Amino acid sequence: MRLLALILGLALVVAPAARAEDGYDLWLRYKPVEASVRAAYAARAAAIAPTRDTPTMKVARAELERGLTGLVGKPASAAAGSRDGVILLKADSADTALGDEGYRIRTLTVNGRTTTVIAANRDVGVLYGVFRYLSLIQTRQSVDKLDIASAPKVKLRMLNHWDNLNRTVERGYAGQSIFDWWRLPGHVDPRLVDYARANASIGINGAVLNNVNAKADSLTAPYIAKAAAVADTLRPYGIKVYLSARWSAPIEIGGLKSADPLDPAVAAFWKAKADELYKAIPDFGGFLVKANSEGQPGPQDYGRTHVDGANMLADAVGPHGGVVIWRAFVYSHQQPDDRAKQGYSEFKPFDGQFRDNVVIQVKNGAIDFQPREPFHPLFGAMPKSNLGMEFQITKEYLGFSTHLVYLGPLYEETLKSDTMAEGKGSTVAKVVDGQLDGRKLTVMAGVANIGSDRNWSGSQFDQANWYVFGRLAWDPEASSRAIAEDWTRMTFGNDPRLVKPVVAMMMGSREAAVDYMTPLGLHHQMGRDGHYGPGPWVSGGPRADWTSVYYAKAGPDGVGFDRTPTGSNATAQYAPAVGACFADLKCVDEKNLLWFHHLPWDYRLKSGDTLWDGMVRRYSAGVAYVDGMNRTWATLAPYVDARRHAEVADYLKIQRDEAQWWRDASIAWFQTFSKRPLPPGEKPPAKSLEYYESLVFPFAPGQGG
Ligand code: BDP
Repeated sequence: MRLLALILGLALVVAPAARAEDGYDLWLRYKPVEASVRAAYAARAAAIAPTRDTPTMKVARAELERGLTGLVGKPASAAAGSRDGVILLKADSADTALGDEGYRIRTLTVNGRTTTVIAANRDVGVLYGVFRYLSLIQTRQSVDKLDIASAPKVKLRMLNHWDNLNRTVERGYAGQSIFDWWRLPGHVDPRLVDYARANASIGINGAVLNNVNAKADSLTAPYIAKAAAVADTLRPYGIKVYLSARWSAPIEIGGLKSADPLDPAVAAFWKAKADELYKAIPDFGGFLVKANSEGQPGPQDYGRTHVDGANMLADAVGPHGGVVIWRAFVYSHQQPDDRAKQGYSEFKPFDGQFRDNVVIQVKNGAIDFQPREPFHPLFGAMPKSNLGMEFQITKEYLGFSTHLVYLGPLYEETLKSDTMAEGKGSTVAKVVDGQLDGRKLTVMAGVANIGSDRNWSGSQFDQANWYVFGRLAWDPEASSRAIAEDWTRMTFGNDPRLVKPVVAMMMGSREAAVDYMTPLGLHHQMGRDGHYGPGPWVSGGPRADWTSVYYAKAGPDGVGFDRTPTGSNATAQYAPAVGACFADLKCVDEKNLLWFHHLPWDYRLKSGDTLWDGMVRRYSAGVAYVDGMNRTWATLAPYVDARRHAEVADYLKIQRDEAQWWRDASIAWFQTFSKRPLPPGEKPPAKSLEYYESLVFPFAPGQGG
């Protein structure tokens, strides 16, 4: 008996160490630091002073203890001042510079003892400070003489989950939804606590739990109770819950005949619904709405406007402190104009008419989360409205979860773009964080890439996209390279032989994907519906602007979408200087060339190549980059645990094959128009165009509904 107990006991001790790393711990791995630096860190973190007992302070303290225990050894629970190396958590600092969520970390002498004070005005700031403090150790920075202050520049930093009530995830490539609606509220998966920890560690403070293509069911009493259970779990971590609202809910679950926003019965329905929601979830964040877009119902069905709709909902949640986030991703079925122009055309005229608690949420570009898009012309164009950013973290158009594509440079490129709306330096970042027009209610949203996979995001490297999104939402002017480095250190380790090449790989990976998928400003060339793989030949079907041929406009005369004044004139939606540059071949950056211009195959690029030759070379350069990532990663085996190394290596091979497929299929297709030979040294496509066109993927992930 005793022997058995001993064996079992031993197994318990041994088992955790034996568990292979699978990515579940994300960037919060808290592995022991090297013996050579352990004592120095441990000396600063010998004990944690007692804390106030709010739920958030409890989790802050627990996280600190957990992190330190893993990194440098368990701290003692000392009374404040009883020993050297105390960490003091303080949530009542009356420090106006920090706002509601900021923190300050300082090394001070308190009662003659060296003390690290993590201070904030509110307990959630302390939690953020704790994560920052732990990250300093995780990235091997000194914690000896700290004086750090940080406060978020954007108010609502949120994930938009496109999760359905049946646990499928629209455009999700990481398994099922982490929200198990069926078992909620009776059972709350403890995984949601780890989800909350990860979000809090990067400052995310809101989550929309259900798909923008919403079902009215999520607003019924049973589902409100389920959402309330999720909200209770996330609350200590400073995360508020929001729901996507289906416009026609008054008809579907309210027994009304109409969803007309000016009908008093409809307004009463939403008011009562808001009251019901706030009763169950007192800090409910508000509604996210996709209306009159891609067939979703909306106020225009009743001859009303976005303003009528958004303001009516805003009045329902306003008394409770809630917000309405109204999406600008709209394009109507009837509208024959360039799809890129429709968001601006529909919203710009309403500037200044939305309620103070309405935010217009605008995708980064005017089409749809493409590998590269110029910034959306609405940024800078609505100074009298709250304008939020919507990025896509899940890689719908960027190779799903098997392509290594770090999205930091994509986000940074958009945020750094100069709208020139109020002179030079009017960057998108300054619109989004409210600086430009002194706006307070600011939003940065990311369409989540999180699912039930052990590694959360479908791949190890896609975790970096969740991470960088959160960090940039906190500070839209931060550097995506610095963030990649932090992530790499925390996720894989601090050995420079690992960090340098991994960061380099990541930083070039998005440009490589642009090259092998849609070089030189091409866009929307992927397969129909599932958006998997190349489909430049996609044509026909219900609407032209769901086809590839609409966007590339390839013909014997050339390729590209003319959005200059001779074409759709979308360039006129930008500030004059910006629009004029986009429309001018001498000024436009070649990365956006075919986004704005239709050009002959023999057009001369800056390199001296013809457009055709240059295009082919770009496709090949993308493939070559992926080859390089495969080679680099193979050399990193000594520095990465076996299981994660193998998983990444497998995915890189998939990416290699698919990059080649993209190149070959695209070249085969466009060559039927260019009718020109490949430039010297370029290999012809491996298979015939007919072969590529014949491929179909009815089971590609992310399409469940
Ligand atoms: C598109 C997606 C579609 C979404 C839509 C949206 O393909 O699944 O519903 O965006 O943002 O990119 O509403």
